[in-house]
Amino acid sequence: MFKKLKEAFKSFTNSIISLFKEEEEKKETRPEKAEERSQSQPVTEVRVETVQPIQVAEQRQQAESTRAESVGEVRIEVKPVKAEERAEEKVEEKRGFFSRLVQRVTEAVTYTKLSEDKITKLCDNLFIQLVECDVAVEVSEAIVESVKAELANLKIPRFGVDKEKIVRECIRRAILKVIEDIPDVDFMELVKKIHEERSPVVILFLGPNGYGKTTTIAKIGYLLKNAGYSVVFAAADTFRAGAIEQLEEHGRRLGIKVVKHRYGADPAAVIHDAIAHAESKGIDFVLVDTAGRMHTDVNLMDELKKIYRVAEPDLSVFVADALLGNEALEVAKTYSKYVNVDGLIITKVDAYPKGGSILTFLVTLRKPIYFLGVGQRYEDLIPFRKEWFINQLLGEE
Ligand SMILES: Nc1nc2c(ncn2[C@@H]2O[C@H](COP(=O)(O)OP(=O)(O)OP(=O)(O)O)[C@@H](O)[C@H]2O)c(=O)[nH]1
Ligand SMILES: [Mg+2]
Repeated sequence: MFKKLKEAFKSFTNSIISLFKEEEEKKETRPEKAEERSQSQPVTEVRVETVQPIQVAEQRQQAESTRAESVGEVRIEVKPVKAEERAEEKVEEKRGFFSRLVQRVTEAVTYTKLSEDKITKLCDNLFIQLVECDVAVEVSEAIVESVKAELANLKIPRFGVDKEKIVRECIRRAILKVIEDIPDVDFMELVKKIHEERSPVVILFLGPNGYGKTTTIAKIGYLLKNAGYSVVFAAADTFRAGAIEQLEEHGRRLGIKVVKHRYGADPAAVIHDAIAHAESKGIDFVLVDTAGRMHTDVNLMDELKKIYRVAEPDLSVFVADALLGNEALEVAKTYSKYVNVDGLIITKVDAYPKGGSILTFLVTLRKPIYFLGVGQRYEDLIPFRKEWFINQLLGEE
């Protein structure tokens, strides 16, 4: 899953670690060079004497021809001196050696930081890779800016730490910051709570043709049945040929009743009947399958409004096709203008190595993702958690 997006973060992490190592190597070589130079080369000294007024008077007595008569005259004497000749300065030199040693030891235990321009260069690469993985431009920008800010504050101790872990933590913090206000919702916990208050719980599934609504309804029906709830399906897609039979086949396999009308019937009427059936039989959940519709089809979108009004769903779930990336995002945005969308289920993630549209949906729509669809079997539904997702992206299972 998310193979390409994982690779993008992996290569970014590796580049950051290499950069830290490079900076550390530079630090190690710098003091040695300075030391070598001081021991091998003769020192050229510049001595500067300032002649004070009192000295001027004494010198005038000693040598009348002296030219140092004026107050504040400066004498400059330049002579080469070998380091070993400076006997009285050897103690100083030793002191210098020790202070350099202390400085080097201190440096060894201090931290390494990256310069801003190097961070920017690497982050520019990350941006390109994110966009190539279907992460929308504005979402990539937000992530990259957050990563930059975290890296700018990152100091890594040179020894005794797992650098890769520290860098990964830094990237994790950066991504989490971008999505921190989007709640993680445990779907099963949520529906359990709703069910404690009222029954039947009505869940509406929305989305264009072929996004995976009917398959996802079957998967949720399977999950709810396994959790001990009773379920009925409402075949409210009375439009597409074969839609009712498709749902009936799932119902037969799962042991779930399907409430249906004929093709062309009013979908709102089907939903009304399904809810009435659930109420009369004490059934816990009504899962409503709706016809796929493009967001640009105003008539069908108006019909969806009516369906929503009649169903009064406890939860309204937009089923998004990961493969369609930014296109599905536009659709979801428009759907939200017609009806309330509580959360998302993103399908076909198993067939989608790029992985970026998941981030795009999350950051742009700011709605919880309940599940990821990862195959065509009933079990192929993974509960979504932000932390889990970021762990996956950073290669931590
Ligand atoms: N690989 C994979 N395929 C999926 C997944 N979910 C759905 N599909 C497939 O996607 C295709 C369309 O799924 P449907 O459930 O019929 O889609 P729909 O949204 O109900 O489509 P309409 O009824 O035409 O509106 C089917 O072939 C499904 O098997 C998934 O998570 N992974
Ligand atoms: Mg369908």
